[in-house]
Amino acid sequence: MKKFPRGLPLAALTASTCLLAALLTTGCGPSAETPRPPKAGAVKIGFLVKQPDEPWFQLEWKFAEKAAQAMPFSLVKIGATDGEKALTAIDNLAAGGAQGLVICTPDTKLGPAIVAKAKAAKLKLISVDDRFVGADGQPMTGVHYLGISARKIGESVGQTLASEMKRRGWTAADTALCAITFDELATAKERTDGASTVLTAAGLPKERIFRAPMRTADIPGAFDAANNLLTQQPDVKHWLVCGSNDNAVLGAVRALEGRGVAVENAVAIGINGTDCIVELEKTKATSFYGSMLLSAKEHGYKTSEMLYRWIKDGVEPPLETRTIGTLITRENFRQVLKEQGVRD
Ligand code: FCA
Repeated sequence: MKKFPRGLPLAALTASTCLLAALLTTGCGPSAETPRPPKAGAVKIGFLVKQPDEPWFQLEWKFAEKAAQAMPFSLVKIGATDGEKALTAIDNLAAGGAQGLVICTPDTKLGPAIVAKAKAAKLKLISVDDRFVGADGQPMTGVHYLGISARKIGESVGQTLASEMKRRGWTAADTALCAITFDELATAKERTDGASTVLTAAGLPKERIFRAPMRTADIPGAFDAANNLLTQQPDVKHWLVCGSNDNAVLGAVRALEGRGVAVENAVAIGINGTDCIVELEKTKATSFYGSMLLSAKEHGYKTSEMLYRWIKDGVEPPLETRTIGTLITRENFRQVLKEQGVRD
């Protein structure tokens, strides 16, 4: 056990711990600036993410840091889990002299407010992953955006599930799909819709497609959603599982285990490929079969580089950039993650 000096007030202790942490790592608060000597005319960019605890977003930051070192520019990493935090962070960023922001917003409906703030502060803006939604409920196509080809990637999940079903000799009568949905977010809806459509086309009857909506987009939210569905459908023998990302699918896998569904009676496929590495590394296989690995490098490095060039050289990036996914399984994940620079 670490001993702290007696009599030191807690506030002082916390402050000094923060200072030490700030010196050693990236900082104590939700935002952290890569240390570098300030230079006149230097470029400063913020990179705000909605779920800083998710490995996906940590990897985006890691690749943004690489861009910051290569260009170079100074990078401010901001974790903002709700709208209020996000808007305050933009004010602080502008006050701190930044010229641009890459953002995966905690709420896509904040789009118009974020655009207004960025405009007022003359911040150039690129949205990543989750596209802003306007007051009319439509995607804000006038805001620069880099995101995944969500429907296509969802369709690949569906195709892989369909071929696994066939390979295992499961019939449509004893198989069903558990789709962990989060329809509030367009990119999430496109993913699960894509998978469901392909499975219907592959012969799984519509009434064997079960949607389990998540209340929160995390593992506990997915666990609860799947658990409710499994309680309602105790007679399904074989389960196919899809969801908007790895955490959605991992929550369902834990729920299947909790209800005693054998590993060989379920096949689950995630999306991200970055939040399921521990799962794939387990010595004993679970029903988490694989994941569509997305390119954290494109989403972290490329967005930052585009923003930097826009600020520095006036080169405006394309309004829309879409990225693809690659299937990883227990067989190939180590090699693919290495090739993509996710793992050493
Ligand atoms: C959304 C999801 C993330 C990731 C990203 C590309 O923001 O919440 O997990 O899949 O899209």
